[in-house]
Amino acid sequence: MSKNRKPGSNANLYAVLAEGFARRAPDACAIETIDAAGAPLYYSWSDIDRASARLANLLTGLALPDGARVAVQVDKSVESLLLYLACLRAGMVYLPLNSAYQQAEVDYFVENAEPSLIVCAPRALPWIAEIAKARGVAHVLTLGDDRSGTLLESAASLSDRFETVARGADDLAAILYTSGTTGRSKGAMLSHGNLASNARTLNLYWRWREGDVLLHALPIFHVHGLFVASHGALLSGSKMIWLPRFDAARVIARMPEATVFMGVPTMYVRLLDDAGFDAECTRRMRLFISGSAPLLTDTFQQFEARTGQRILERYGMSETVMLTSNPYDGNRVAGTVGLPLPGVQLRIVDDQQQPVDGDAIGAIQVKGPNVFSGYWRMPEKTREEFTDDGFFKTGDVGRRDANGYVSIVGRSKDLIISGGYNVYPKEIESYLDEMDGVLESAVIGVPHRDFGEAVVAVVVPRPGSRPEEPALIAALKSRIASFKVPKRVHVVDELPRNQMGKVQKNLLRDRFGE
Ligand code: MCA
Ligand code: AMP
Repeated sequence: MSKNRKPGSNANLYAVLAEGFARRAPDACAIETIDAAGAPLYYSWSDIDRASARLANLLTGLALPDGARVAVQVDKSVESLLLYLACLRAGMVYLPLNSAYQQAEVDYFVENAEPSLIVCAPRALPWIAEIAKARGVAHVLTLGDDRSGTLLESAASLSDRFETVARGADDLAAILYTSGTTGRSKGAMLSHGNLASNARTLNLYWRWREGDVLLHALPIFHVHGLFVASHGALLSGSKMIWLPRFDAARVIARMPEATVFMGVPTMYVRLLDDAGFDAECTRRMRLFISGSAPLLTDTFQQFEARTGQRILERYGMSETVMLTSNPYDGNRVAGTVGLPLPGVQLRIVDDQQQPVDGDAIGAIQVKGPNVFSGYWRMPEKTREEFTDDGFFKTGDVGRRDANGYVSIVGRSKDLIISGGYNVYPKEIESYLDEMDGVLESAVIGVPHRDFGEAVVAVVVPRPGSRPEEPALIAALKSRIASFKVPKRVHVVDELPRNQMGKVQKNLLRDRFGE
């Protein structure tokens, strides 16, 4: 039992969320979705409780070691959310993986996190089984987006009652892999307390209320869709309309029934590109939230002109969940990410780690009950990323105006955010540099109308070689998640470098930005 676990209290995040939705009638609709044939499917609050109990019984029956990690790489479905809830209930550590990751990418996470169980899509079983065998993972189960697979089959006959395992606020609930400025992803360790405190704060800040309906179109392997969106609805006992993926036409079709929507900026750009998106379809909506990447002022303004509503932009990270938000009632200022959330301390410091004067630009550091405890099995990296007085160095560069509103003006970390997904140039460069005919490469982000930033590679051939753009792109596509694959590859004679020998990516961005 961890030192922070008080007898009689249960800080398990599931218990916290269930306390919220237990206020609703057990038979009321909690989630509405459609099956593969397009027929509607309804899950009541009691279904959520019973189905997650069945899965928790299955997990517990596997007799996994204390603190076991459960790696999950599946397509979005209500059952995939239930599996997450079951992991919480059983006291296991949930490790979600982007469904676009390919074998080499997943192998790294499995090697690093050493899960005891992997749940994967049925189609991925052949290569996941290979990884599991090579890395000594005891169990592999499958879950399809049509309720197929061994996970549900194995749980079908188990009891639908389960006493949620007691957990303390500091106990680990999830590991989210992120960053990797050196090319290696780090697992951010989030506790039950980190997630519960953020969910409670956002519940009040965004005024979740009875009768809210969340239109959920985000993937659920990242903070935005899994924690910010799902926790918000569960804790407030709000119904979710659950879409398997974002599709502008489908979102518009369901919007008249919804009150809350969360999306990355690309989703707002795509909604605005659809002539069917208008004030009429948003008439019940009370809150549009944007995050994960910068929302352009132009998008904010077009959205307001079209719908009469001001998008609420907020800012967060995998390591911290949500940090700042524009106000619910006050002025939502385009181009800013708003004010630090209650309980979050945020400061902007200069190169000497001293707070900047006034609204000067500097590095953003944060502290609060939502901030993670460190990177999985990387104590040195963890030490480097925290200051002596316990602030986490976000790697984001920003300023704060006289009213306290924070703007993100850049990043000290070499990171591209494309359509809300993070791409680490170093990782793509290392794949390119290994390829035949490539001497060296530089990967940059350039402005892109749809994705905000697009990944572009600049490659120098080996003497006597002439690598071609289509072949390089095809080779990358066969190895890494396709959202990471450069949209363009330019072949040049040499890369511009400064006197220290460092590649001047700003010059490449100027040259290839179009
Ligand atoms: C898909 N493609 C992309 C992206 N998404 N390329 C670059 N960037 C992307 N984001 C490519 C695919 O690889 C494919 O390429 C082609 O586009 C079509 O794929 P499809 O799956 O049909 O794409 P889509 O459905 O149109 O996806 C666009 C999307 C999606 C809906 C915007 O990217 C998305 O759901 N983004 C949200 C990510 C997210 O939830 N981020 C939150 C992280 P090809 O045809 O060549 O194979 S949490 C976070 O950041 C923090 C903590 C926070 O603050 O929230
Ligand atoms: P990750 O934790 O890897 O999903 O990505 C977190 C990063 O996304 C942050 O460090 C920011 O750089 C970026 N980010 C999240 N929300 C915003 C936002 N509203 N505006 C600008 N950048 C954002």
